[in-house]
Amino acid sequence: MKNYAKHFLFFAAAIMIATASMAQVKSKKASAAKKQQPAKQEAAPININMGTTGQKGDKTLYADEWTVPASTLKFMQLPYAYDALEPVIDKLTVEIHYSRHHRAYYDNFLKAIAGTDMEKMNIYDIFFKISDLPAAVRNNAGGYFNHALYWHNMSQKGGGNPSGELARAIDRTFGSFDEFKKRFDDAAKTRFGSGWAWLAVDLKSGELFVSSTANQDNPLMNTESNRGFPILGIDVWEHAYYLKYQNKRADYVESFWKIINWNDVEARYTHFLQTREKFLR
Ligand code: MN3
Repeated sequence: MKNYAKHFLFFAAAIMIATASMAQVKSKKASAAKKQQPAKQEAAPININMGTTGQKGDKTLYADEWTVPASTLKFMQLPYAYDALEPVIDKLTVEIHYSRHHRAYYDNFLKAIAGTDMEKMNIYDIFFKISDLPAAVRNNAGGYFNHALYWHNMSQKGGGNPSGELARAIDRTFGSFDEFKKRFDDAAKTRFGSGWAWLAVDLKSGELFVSSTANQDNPLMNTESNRGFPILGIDVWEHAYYLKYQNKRADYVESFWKIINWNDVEARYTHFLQTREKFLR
């Protein structure tokens, strides 16, 4: 009996030690997993390196501010309050479009390039070889970039006509502002399904052109026949206008002219012409 008791005690002690050490391993694993979790991404928008036009405090997103490694790009701040574009674009549409749609493109873009060579490339170089890259990169890099441009293209103080060098270039290329407006409207209204219409600057010649692209493509992508740097873009996905305009895309496109931030478009145009060599490949 004595021996049995000894064996029992030994056995019980062994089980207790084993259980204790397993628990220790488990808790070590848990704390290691905790440490490995990346710092939670700030929900609040972070300011991208935005320049200013120096005019009326309007912000412009310049071409060369995207030339940093793609993995270091930030989710840009909306340049105004959600209700700033009322009544042309309603508050709820801007809020959902910016904080859900645009945010998702940004998050999914970073996910799509994580752990690849694209982290070190700038977004232009990604666009310039987009035909070789995964669809998730094409859709989300485009969505992230295009919306940043779109927000800056609008202002509650917008509308009217462009001035200065841009106005002269529009007249030279299209004959008149009205003719340009007609072509841009047509491009936006006739784009089948979801996509964008653009006013862009040809990368090589520096001349303006109007085009439209499908999905989240843009004129910088090497899949486009009209290649250029976009200076004005209108989002014609239904999520951009459906709450207020429902199926009436034409009404949304017509109203867009009332809020175009020409200071931004012109600043981007002249700055791009000055730095164009950087974009020639
Ligand atoms: Mn959109």
